[in-house]
Amino acid sequence: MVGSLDSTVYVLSGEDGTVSWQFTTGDAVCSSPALGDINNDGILDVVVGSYDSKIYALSSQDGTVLWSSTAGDSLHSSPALGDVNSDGSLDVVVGSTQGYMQSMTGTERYCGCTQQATEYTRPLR
Ligand SMILES: [Ca+2]
Ligand SMILES: [Ca+2]
Repeated sequence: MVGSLDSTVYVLSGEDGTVSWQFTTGDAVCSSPALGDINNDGILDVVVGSYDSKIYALSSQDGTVLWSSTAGDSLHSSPALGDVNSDGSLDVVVGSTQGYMQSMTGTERYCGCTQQATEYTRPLR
């Protein structure tokens, strides 16, 4: 699984390198995709940021968008997955070039909390 400057996330077969599926964002994808079961259905999901200022949660099965969320600026860094709010479900944390570190709960497409990365803190919505 890899992002590309051609705005696309590619998932390649481990057996022969053929493209299993691909997903095109609105701009270059420089962040490394993160894998985790963010919606608690027992299946790994893909979370990746894009220069188009959005973070995408995709089904690892076929690249279907589970949800997307818009940050304040382009996303160069890779998202991290962890249970930030201790509710038993993975959350998504990512920094943007705007200077914010943002946290989203994986299951509810909701910005649960923010972490102050600079002197600014704001929710996603
Ligand atoms: Ca899942
Ligand atoms: Ca959580």
